[in-house]
Amino acid sequence: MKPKTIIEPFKIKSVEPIRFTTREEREVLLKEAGYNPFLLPADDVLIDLLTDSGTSAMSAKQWAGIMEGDESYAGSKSFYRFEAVIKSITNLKYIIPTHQGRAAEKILFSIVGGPGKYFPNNTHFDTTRANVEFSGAEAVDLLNEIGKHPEIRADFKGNMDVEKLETFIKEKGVENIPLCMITVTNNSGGGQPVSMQNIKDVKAVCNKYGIPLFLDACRFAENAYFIKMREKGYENKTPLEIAQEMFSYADGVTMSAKKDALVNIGGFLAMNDDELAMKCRNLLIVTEGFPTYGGLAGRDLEAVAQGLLEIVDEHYLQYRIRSVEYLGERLVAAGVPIIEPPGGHAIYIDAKRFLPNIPADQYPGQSIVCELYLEGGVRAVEIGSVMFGKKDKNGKLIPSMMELVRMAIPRRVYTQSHIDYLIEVIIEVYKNRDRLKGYQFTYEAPMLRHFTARFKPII
Ligand code: P70
Repeated sequence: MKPKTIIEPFKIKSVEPIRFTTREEREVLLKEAGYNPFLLPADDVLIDLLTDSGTSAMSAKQWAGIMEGDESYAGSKSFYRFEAVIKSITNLKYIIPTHQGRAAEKILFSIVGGPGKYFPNNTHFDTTRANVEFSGAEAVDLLNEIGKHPEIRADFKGNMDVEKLETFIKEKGVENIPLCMITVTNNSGGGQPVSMQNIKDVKAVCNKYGIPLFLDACRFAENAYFIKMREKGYENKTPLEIAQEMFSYADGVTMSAKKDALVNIGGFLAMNDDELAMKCRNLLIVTEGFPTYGGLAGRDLEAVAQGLLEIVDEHYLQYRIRSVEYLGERLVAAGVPIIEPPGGHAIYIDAKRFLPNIPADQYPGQSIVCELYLEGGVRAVEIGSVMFGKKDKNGKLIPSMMELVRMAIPRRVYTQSHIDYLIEVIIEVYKNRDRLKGYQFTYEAPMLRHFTARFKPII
């Protein structure tokens, strides 16, 4: 038989209880947290969808790797395994471990960034943008038009606008663009995939002008599976083969292993350029550690290596992509506006359509995030003007392109009944949407303000 039900391709060996609270308790807790779920103790959260980053359940083999980790300061056995596995997927020459993705970004942009430089990307994620800007350079998003329309269904809404890229290069000058980046999948734009054709086309433009192409590869395996499902010519290839082809167009990679390497901490930077690699390693020694551990323990390197072997398993990817799609389908059927089609790691509620009466400067996404917690103990995150809003010279908000609420699904952590409960909570919040209020800031930090901001409801 060809089964219709896609099951979790694992059984559960170790469990962690989750704690139930009442709505009254959550009202107090949320107020204490300044209406910012980042500031809630995790123990007060029932279903935690704040992020899919560092929240994966590790496999028995990964835990075994933790025991096998070689903690030698230099030349650890675990480093060589880490390096070999990453090379087998990316075929890049230099593999530099870092403690997480943003550390790889910090090192890279400290070296290639600086005032007067520009970095095109399909869409920078917040830490990437922050690291580019911190160096004094400018981060520019060149997403394809279709990716900016949450309600339009298309296969590869993460694609970069290749024409815009070429115009941009001509306008700013090749000498001011040290590298071009593609984020797979496009996290800020809904976890939407990038097609192989688009990666090839971007690479062709980069080649024409001699600009290196880097991939922000946090969710490369999910992207590879979408290519298998949706792009002609890839249906019979394995996710690993597709990933290898994706990386074959890249001159370098930054990666947060906390996503598609199924670990709780880790990352790396990889590249082919000898001189750049030498500079990165030198800076790594100052900020992260010796080049064979880069801020990680030997055991972490083992867990990453094993996780990268598991992530490209076709049964896993089928279950992963289908479980996010299932959540999306049920919400669409109930009329809840989300980014369509569902992305790989998360469902994004379109807060503009969910709460059309709350303007951007009253943060409709934050309002939904608060209500999800109050209604069902669910923690989600705003990806809109709280996270990406800028200010004009009079301090007035320049809103983000989209107002979204992201519910990121940790890998191998929740079962279908958790997801069914979540669906009930979201639908209930949607039914009561007329009662939701806007929010205003009472505290904000100068950079990456969403992590520590405090709010109050506008009454
Ligand atoms: C997320 C986390 C991290 C990330 C990413 C891309 C495409 C680089 C990084 C940095 C961050 C986050 C956001 C909201 C709540 C909690 C955490 N994304 N590039 O969940 O990697 O975190 O290892 O430094 O998505 O999407 P790292």
